Amino acid sequence: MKLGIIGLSSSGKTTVFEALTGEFASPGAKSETRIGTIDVPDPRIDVLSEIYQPQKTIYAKVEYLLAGKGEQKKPGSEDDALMRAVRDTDALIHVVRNFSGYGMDSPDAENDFLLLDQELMHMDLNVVEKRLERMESESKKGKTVDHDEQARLAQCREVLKKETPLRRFSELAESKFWRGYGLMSAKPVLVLFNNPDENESLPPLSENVSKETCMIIRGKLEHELAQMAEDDAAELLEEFNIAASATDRVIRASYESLGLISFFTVGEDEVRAWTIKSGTTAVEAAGAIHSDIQKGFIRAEVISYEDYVAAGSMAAAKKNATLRLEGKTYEVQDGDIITFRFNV
Ligand SMILES: Nc1nc2c(ncn2[C@@H]2O[C@H](COP(=O)(O)OP(=O)(O)OP(=O)(O)O)[C@@H](O)[C@H]2O)c(=O)[nH]1
Ligand SMILES: [Mg+2]
Repeated sequence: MKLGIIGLSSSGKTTVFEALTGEFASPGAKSETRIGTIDVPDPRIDVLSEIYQPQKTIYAKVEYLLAGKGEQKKPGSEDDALMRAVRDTDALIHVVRNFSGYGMDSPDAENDFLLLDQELMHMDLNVVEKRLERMESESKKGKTVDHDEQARLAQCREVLKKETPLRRFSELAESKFWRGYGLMSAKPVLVLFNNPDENESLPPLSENVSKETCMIIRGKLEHELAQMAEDDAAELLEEFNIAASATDRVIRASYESLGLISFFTVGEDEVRAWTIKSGTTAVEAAGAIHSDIQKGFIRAEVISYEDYVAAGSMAAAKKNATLRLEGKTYEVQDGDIITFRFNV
């Protein structure tokens, strides 16, 4: 699962990327596309791990991608480079400047967000219109074209011409046709307002923007925290009156913005979170672990994390019947602890 970090220049993309991933580039290093893979913090995994004392504990993971300098989007510029860099990400983190700095205009977060968001829509409109033209000319030459795809593209064109991002129409945005198109405004987006250290509120936003998933990060502060030894960090957290670093919250939110949920497998060898799309059935979830388990699926023994913790053990859960048997079509819920029974 890959998230692409975008934002206008000097909005704090590099700062946020480094705060989230804990990967710091030396100053003056070449600006190349960077990818950081990190664990999604999950207190439930911590508790399960405490109980089972497994040899390995494995968290869900997300990847953050920061496009290199030459591949970032400047308003009004050609858009190919950013498209190439970010096209195969599953979602976007849009960093918006909400701090002032030397030589910078005072922040206008709403405007900055809309400026780049509209650029994304223009890029998409370009892609969609080019594709429609190609289909028309092919159709004139007597070649068969996919009329469903053509109709969908025309729908996209209508939406984009009204300057509405495709992500507002989930059915359209998630159509199978767009695989490989890299439609930017169809990707789920998490809007991250990059605040100064002393400010904990969202900037004033119109309804147009506040309907997005919006969060605050104090980028510079989090960046400092991420570089500190734990003791020093604790002191700073206290000074700024924060319970815990915001990066955990942002990482979780970016996971959830993708419509992702976790189910868990537990045992003495391994306690592990597995990532699936919300709505996944038990037999598909089995496939997330191994195709053999999917093929030989018999049934799933399922208990919710809460029920398990309340029961205290699997044996007690069996007795009080919170441990259930589920078939192939059961829709896996976030936090389910599952043991798959299967034939090989
Ligand atoms: N005061 C303040 N300054 C910040 C914050 N986040 C970033 N900055 C500063 O703003 C400048 C730009 O931050 P970067 O992280 O380099 O921004 P960027 O989006 O990667 O910039 P480009 O790659 O040049 O487009 C740097 O001098 C940062 O130290 C913040 O939350 N508060
Ligand atoms: Mg940068």
